[in-house]
Amino acid sequence: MANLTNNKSILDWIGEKVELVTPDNIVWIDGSEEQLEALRAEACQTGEMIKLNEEKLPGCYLHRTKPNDVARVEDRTLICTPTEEEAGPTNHWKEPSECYKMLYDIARGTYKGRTMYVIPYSMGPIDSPFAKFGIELTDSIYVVLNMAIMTRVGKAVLDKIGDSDEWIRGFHAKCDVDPEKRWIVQFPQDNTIISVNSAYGGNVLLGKKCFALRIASYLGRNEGWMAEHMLILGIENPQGETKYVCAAFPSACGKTNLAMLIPPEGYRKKGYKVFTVGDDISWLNIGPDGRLYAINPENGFFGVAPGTNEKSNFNALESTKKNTIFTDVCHNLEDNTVWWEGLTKDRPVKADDWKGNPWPLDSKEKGAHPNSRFTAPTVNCPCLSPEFENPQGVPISAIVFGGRRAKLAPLVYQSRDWNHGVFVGSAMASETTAAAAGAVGVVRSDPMAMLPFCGYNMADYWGHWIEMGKKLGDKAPKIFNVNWFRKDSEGNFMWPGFGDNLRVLDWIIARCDGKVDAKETEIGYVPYAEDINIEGLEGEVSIDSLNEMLSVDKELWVEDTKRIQELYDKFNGRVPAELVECHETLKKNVQ
Ligand code: GTP
Ligand code: SPV
Ligand code: MN
Repeated sequence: MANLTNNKSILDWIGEKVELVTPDNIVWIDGSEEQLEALRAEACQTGEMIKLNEEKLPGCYLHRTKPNDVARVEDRTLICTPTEEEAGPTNHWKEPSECYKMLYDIARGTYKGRTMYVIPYSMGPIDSPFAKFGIELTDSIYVVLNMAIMTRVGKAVLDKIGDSDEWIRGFHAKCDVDPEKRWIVQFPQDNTIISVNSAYGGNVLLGKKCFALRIASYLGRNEGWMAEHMLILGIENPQGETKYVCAAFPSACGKTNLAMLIPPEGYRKKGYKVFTVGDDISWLNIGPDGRLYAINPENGFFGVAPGTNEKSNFNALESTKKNTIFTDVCHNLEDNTVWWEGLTKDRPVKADDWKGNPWPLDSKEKGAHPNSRFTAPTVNCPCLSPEFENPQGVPISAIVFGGRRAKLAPLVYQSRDWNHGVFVGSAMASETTAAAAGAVGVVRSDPMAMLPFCGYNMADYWGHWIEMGKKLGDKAPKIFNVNWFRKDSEGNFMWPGFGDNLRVLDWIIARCDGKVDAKETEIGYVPYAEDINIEGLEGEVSIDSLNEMLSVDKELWVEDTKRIQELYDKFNGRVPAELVECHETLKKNVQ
């Protein structure tokens, strides 16, 4: 097939990789529907994908990964900066030249009998001044089809790149999907990503976590912007004014759900509306008016399937009704559709589980993997923001941090100022989830929900946040922390969550507008219970339990300051003084 560009840096790089992996064919992804349709047909023929019921789920497919390959692998994710210090104590590191050698030895010859797909893609609307471009090489049709949903792919991207060598090199090889030889590697100084022996999600859709967070966070520090693991949503009030909020929660902690929330009935009746700009990643730049603006660099949603239903997230479910790829969900054989835990009360009687085995009615196993996902085009989302394609992005009023904390963190609180907000982000912790391989439910530090995604030394990343705050001055968004996951003594969630989270966002916006008072506590500003609107929640949330959710248990906080200290100690004095000072204040306050 003819080259789609004359760009020498691209052709040379592809040439090197062709020599290394020796594919039978090379196919350039031009972005045309005909080409993608042919690839879908091919993937169905080889069994890589299953075509689902065309009436009920038009254009939808099911894909199963190997059971050893169902989530990101954080201990096999490397940041290969020239020195270990640059990667910092929270990243895994290997010396770059040794690492290239290791990866090339693993990948050598593995495209034999396979096709090399060349995917030119854009992160961000192609004509946005903030868009960045990449090329991913892969031997997986599944990767091509996912990238075609998650990003803007095709010839137009190559035209944009032109003769430039400013593009991100992404090289993926499935190899034997051997977990012992699986590596997801970022070389920030070389604008390069290499992924071997996986075929799952964030490990292989290189535009997503590898580029849009790890490489982009590094670029952002050098260029004066930020790449964050944040959703972006707009809230329109009854007067027709829209305010935008970014929120960073760790993986599988509620970003997609919050981004697409449906206002509770009382709010809907008053005329409140919520719009989704993004559900996972924000690129934040300072605009000409000095405010912080966010674009969503992605073009699709790679969302957690389990728990998604008409009631919990109607908009996400709607988004998956056409042109969607489902990964590791249960196959409903009654009507050739899909199912996952929480979709409906009853499971399908006749079904294959996520591994493709018959799923007997008395099975104790799950039908869908807990980290099973849908890859859905953003255009499918009923509440997609009209600003989604705005090349300048949307102005951000508030930044919200949050995680799963059964006890400690109150439902919501506000930081005292920007630097204290950066401290609150740096001190985040959350119970681990199925989004990454390893134990689930263990509290671990996850600063800014970026622990697995920061492409350089996390202490320097905090320093960059402090610098951004200086540039933004009094135009900086206000910073908050939320916790939808507080549990009572019986282990039940105390807050109903989902759509009702708008009640908390309502308070946050009111704080940004200076329209509501708050109580100054040891940890920051906490709402007066009566300022959280619980109208319509009768029987679910009382003022008493709200007060409990908003309480600060000093003993628990003393424990938490020890965890923060342990985290900070890892950085050998590199943590910005502003954050150390906030931590000292917290220690004194909760003593
Ligand atoms: P990634 O795509 O991995 O980054 O995850 P995410 O942050 O987008 O998480 P998502 O919205 O997919 O939610 C993950 C899980 O959290 C789902 O099982 C939801 O049911 C659950 N969840 C989301 N929001 C809430 C909430 O407000 N309350 C409770 N109790 N659970 C929630
Ligand atoms: C996450 O784990 O935060 C995800 C899914 O959004 S993945 O693309 O696999 O990283
Ligand atoms: Mn995510």
